[in-house]
Amino acid sequence: MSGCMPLQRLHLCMICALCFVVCQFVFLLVLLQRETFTGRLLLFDGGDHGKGKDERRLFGWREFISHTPEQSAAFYQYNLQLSDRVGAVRWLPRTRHESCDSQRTYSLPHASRAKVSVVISFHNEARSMLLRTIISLISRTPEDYLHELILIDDASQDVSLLDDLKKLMAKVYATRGRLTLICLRNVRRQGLIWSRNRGAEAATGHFLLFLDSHCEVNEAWLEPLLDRLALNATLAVSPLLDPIDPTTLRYSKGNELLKGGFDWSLHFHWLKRELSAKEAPEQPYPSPAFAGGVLMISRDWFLKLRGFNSRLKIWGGESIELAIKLWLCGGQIEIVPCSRIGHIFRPRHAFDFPPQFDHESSAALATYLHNSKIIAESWLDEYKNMFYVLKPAARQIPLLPTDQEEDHPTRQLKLELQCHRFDWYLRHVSPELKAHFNELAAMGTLKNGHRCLHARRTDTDMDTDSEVKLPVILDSCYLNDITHWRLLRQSGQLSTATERCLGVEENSQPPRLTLNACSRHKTRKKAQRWLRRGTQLVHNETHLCLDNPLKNQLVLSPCRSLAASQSFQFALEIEKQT
Ligand code: UD2
Ligand code: MN
Repeated sequence: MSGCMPLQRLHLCMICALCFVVCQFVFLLVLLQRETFTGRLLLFDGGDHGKGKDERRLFGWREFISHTPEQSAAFYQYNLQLSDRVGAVRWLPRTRHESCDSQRTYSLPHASRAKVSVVISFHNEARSMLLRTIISLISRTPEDYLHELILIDDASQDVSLLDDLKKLMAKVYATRGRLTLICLRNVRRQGLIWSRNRGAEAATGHFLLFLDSHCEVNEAWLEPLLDRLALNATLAVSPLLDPIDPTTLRYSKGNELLKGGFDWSLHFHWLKRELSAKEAPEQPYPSPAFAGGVLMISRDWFLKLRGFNSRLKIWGGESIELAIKLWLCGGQIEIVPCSRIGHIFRPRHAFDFPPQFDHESSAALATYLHNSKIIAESWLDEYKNMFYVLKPAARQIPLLPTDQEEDHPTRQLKLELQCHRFDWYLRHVSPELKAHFNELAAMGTLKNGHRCLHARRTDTDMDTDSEVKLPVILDSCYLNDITHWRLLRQSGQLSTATERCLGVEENSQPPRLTLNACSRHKTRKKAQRWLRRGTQLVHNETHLCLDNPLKNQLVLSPCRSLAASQSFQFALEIEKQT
C-alpha cells in the first residue's frame, strides 16, 4: 500500500504540469486570436502616421463615407448619422446559444473544397452601412474560406461609390491576398433578383451567400452553416437573423423558435417551430421557407435549379419561389440558429419601384403581385385557385406568353429534376399551409345574382336613430374592398377576414341576422353555424335559408329549392379533400 504513494504523487505532479502547459497554450491561443483581430482592424490604416492610433485606423473609412450624397433623413430609412459614427466594425453582443461554442464541434470541409462567394446587390445604400456589411464579413470570416466578394451596384445614385470602394479595398488586399473583389454596376435599375442572379453567374466559389447590404455578420457565423452544407449537397441554409434597430442600430437576439413560411396569398409569415422532446432550440431545423433572403447554397445546385426565377421583377418573392422549387425538386431548407447575422429591418421600402401596368395601385404592390402570380402559375398547380381567390386583382396582370401557365423553362426544370407536385409540399413540408386549406369548405366573394355579400365597416353600423342595422348588405362585386368570406368546414362558421361571423340573434322573433365576432363558445358558435346545401346557405339551428327576396335585402326565410334569391356562390368551393 505505502509503496504506491510516491507513484500516485508522481502522477498527480504530472497531471498538474500537463494542466499548466495546456493553460499556457490556451492563453497563447487567445492572445494570438487578439493579435489577428487587431491586425485586421489595421487594414484601415490610411498611412497617415501623424494621427492618433484610432484616427489612423479609421482614416480610409472616414474619407470614404465623407462622400455619401446629401439626402433627406427618410431616404435610407435608418439613422444615417449614427451609422456614420458607429465605425467600420463594432463589437456585437453574442446572441447565439453558448452550447454553440462549448458543445458543438463543426466538421468543416477543407477550404480548397469550400470556397465561399458572397453576393451583395444594393440600390442606394449609405456608404457607411455598406462598408460595415463588408468589413464585418472580412473580419469575422476565416480567411481561407472567404473566396470572393461580388458587389452589384443596382444603378445607385451615388455613381462614384464603387470606384471609391475599390480604392479603399486595395488596402485590404495587402493582407487579404486571397480575397477577390468583383464590382459590377447595372447601368439601368434591374432589381435585386436579376442582380443576384448576375452575381451568382459571375461567382467561382463552391458556395454562394446572398446578403443584404445593411447586415453585420456575428462571430463564427460561417462554421455552423458550412458544417450542415458539407453533409448534404442539396441542402440550402439560412442563418438566424438578428434584428438591428433602424433608429438606434441596437443589435438584438433573433427568435430561434420560428420557421419561415407563407400563406395562400404568397406572403411571407413566421410559423411557430414545435420542438420535439429531445431537440435543443439551437439545433438546425427544417423550414418550409428561408428566414428571408439571406441564404447560403452550393453554387452548382443553385445553377442547376436555374437560380432565382428570372421572370420575377425588382424585389419580392424570390426566396419563396426558391424555397418551393428546392423542396419540390429534391432539396431541403434548414435554419441554423448557431449562425447569426444581423439585419436592419426597415419600416418601409427605401426605394421607388418602376411603374407597373396597373397605375392605380402602388408600384410596389403591383410588382409583388406580379411576382406572386408567376410563383402561383409556376408551382401551385390546381392550388393556384386559392391564390387567385385571395388576390383577384392578380388575374388582370398581363404575363408574357412564356409566363403563362407552366411556362417553358419551369416545365423543363420539373422534367429534368423530376420535381414533385405542390400537393407533396403540403403533405411533407408545410402541414400548416395544408391545415389552413383543410379548414375551408369554401372561400372568396359570395355572389347572389350580380351582387356580392358585403360586410360594412363597423362605424357605419348605426342608423341615425341609433337602431343597429345589419352591417351586411349586397353590393357591387367590383368594390375594391368587397368582402372575402370563408366557410369553415368544421364549425360551419361564415367568417370575414377580420373574424366576424354571420349568425342569428338569440331568441329573436322573427330570427334576425347578425354579424358578430366569431365565437369559440359552444352555444354561441351554434348560432353561427351554416350548412351548405347545393348553393344554399342553411342556418343550422333555425333551418332557414339565407335569402335576398327583395332588392338587396338580406333575410332568413324558409328554404325553397331552386329559388334564385337563395342561391349564393362562393368564388371558390373546395371539394372535401381526403
Ligand atoms: C427581404 C430580404 C431580401 C429579399 C427581399 C425580397 C431579408 C433580410 N431580406 O427584404 O433579401 O429577399 O425581402 O426580395 O430577409 N436592392 C437592389 N435593387 C433593388 C431593390 C433592392 O439591389 O431594386 C437591394 C437592397 O439594397 C438590399 C437588398 O436588395 O440590399 C434587399 O432589399 P431590402 O433590404 O429593401 O429588402 P428587405 O430587407 O425588406
Ligand atoms: Mn434588407
